[in-house]
Amino acid sequence: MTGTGPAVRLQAIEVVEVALPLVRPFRTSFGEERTKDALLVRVDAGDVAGWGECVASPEPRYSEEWIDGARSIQRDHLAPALLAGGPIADPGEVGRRLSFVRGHRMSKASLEAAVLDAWLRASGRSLATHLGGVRERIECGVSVGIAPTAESMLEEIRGYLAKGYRRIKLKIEPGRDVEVVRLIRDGLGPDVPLSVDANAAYSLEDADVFEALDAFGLTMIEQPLDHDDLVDHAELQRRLRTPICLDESIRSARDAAAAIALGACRVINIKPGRVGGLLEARRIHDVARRRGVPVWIGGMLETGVGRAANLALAAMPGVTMPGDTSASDRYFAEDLTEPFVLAPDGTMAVPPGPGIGVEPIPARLEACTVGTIRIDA
Ligand code: NPQ
Ligand code: MG
Repeated sequence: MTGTGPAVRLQAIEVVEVALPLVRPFRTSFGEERTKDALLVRVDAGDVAGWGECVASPEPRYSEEWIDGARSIQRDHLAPALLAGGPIADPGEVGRRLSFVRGHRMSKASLEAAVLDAWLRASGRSLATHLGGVRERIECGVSVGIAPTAESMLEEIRGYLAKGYRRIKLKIEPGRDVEVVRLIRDGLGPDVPLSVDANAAYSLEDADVFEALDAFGLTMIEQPLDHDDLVDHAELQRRLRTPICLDESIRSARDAAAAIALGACRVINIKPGRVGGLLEARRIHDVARRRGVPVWIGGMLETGVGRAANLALAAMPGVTMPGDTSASDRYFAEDLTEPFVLAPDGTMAVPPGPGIGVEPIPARLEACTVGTIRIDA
């Protein structure tokens, strides 16, 4: 929000595809992942470089974006347009240069993140400071994938609670919802902050499922209904005491304002990739804050590059709930960057260094890279 820096003169953009094994499979209502595949964007600005992470996944299940499409649009449309426009004096310029392409928010977000990182490094300022961050440590929650039995989920959750995580989020799907949550709530007791995330797997005809979940003292129910349906979410919210949190449905600050006006949610999960960038993420934060709606920062199993940017967002004043900003070891035996570590009190440090404050460790990056493309100015 504050300060300026020297213009970024982009010489080249590299898109590096990486694959990292996950410590355990991650299953949601839309599918299962065993490795984390991602595109990392590196912008080369001569004296400085910057890194951003694209959270598109191998298949277009969580959103309509996917890795092969992201690589293609970055190479053929977005990177050339970004490189063609001359020096970038203000990172807001990235979104303007790329606005001629409709959608493709995850691809755009990673380019903007990389330019922001380079631009902030050039003036020695941190992303958290630039975004108006007000805290040095953030409270962390953890997202728990669907497992074959509630008992195995409980065992996994007890491990996370022992490490200090401050909120547990359970993935649910039709057929693995009310009874699983009942067993887990009974096992944990009433005081553990617990939420569920359906990843859009239900319709309003399943309202009885959510009315049953309403009895378990959940902190929120995340994205119960379709990704593009605000009206039905508003109808469901009227029937529930538990706050609805929207994830997939919120792609912009405009969506956030509409959802709040309709009463479609009482909480918002902010992910920079889903909304087209860190700057749009901040605008959603601002819209929600003005209307008194709490927000938290989500996660897409990011490597350290994307995780660092998420932590910077979580330092903003309106982020008042623990997010899915878990430690590196929740997902990876070895991260691409120095690992992000949870303190016993369930908090994690916001990187204080210039830009996102971390970068890939060269040998680690090389070991995880499956392909690189380069687009020159
Ligand atoms: C969510 N994340 O809040 C997402 C869903 C999600 C931490 O629960 C690859 C790409 C794997 C995207 C796994 C968490 C993913 C992914 C989960 C998105 O809905
Ligand atoms: Mg979600």
